Formats: sequence, C-alpha cells, structure tokens
Amino acid sequence: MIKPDAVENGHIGNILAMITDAGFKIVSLKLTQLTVADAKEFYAVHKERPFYDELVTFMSRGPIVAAILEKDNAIEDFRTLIGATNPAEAAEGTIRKKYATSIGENAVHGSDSDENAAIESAFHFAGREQF
Ligand code: DAT
Ligand code: MG
Repeated sequence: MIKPDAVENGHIGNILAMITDAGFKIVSLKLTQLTVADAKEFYAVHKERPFYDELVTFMSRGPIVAAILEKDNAIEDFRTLIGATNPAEAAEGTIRKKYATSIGENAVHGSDSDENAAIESAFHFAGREQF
C-alpha cells in the first residue's frame, strides 16, 4: 500500500516509479480508501500495541493505493526498497527515507511474509483483478 500521507503529499507516481525501477511487476493496482473497520482488520495483529488506534485513524483518513507486486525474493527485496519503519533509521535511497513523515506516517506498507502477502492480496483484490 501507498499510505494516506504519501497520497496526500502527491507521491503516488514517484513511489510507483521507484517500485518498477527496482524490478517489481505490478500485478494489481487501485486507488481506494479503508474504512475504520477495514483498517482495524488489516492491522489486527497490532491491536494490543499502544499505537493501534492512531494507526487505524491514520490508515482510514484518506485514499491509499493498493498493489500486488511480483518479483523473485519479493518480500525481502521490497522491505529493502521501503527501508526501516522509522524514517529516521531508513537507509538513503529508500522510499521511507524519501517520502515518510514519521514512524507512524511512513508512506508505504509491505507484507512481511509470503503467507501474509496472500492474505493481504485477497483483502484488497478479487481474483479477476489480479493479473
Ligand atoms: P512495518 O510497517 O515496517 O512492517 P510494523 O509492522 O512494526 O512496521 O508496524 C506497522 C505500522 O504501525 C508501521 O508501519 C507504523 C505503525 N507503527 C509501528 N511502530 C510504531 C510506533 N512506535 N509508533 C507509531 N506507529 C507505529
Ligand atoms: Mg509490518
């Protein structure tokens, strides 16, 4: 996902260019908005964390871009491309270093395993939307 902060700040095109330049194929793509209930479900794994309410409010406050990406070693390579969760710790040249505003509003989401990528893909896209 390209998160609401990066969409608000006009970075959709530049972030998609960084993603395709890094060798990812876009398999699905859309501009959409999460409801509060959607954001709660998507981030349910974090529901006991102190930042959960803030995260849910942020993720549902405006449009996001959802995408399914394909590449060899995609999970690890995408985490490398986006950089550390906290942009203050993100490496030069990463998406979060360039476009994140804070640890909470950090421009992009990447799945953390093949299993979660499959769950998150089905959350956003019907089968006929996956190319
Ligand atoms: P990541 O998005 O790098 O996988 P995560 O899964 O640990 O990070 O957390 C999910 C999101 O929750 C993260 O992108 C932003 C928010 N978050 C994490 N730690 C936070 C913190 N200490 N304060 C505020 N928001 C935080
Ligand atoms: Mg995570």
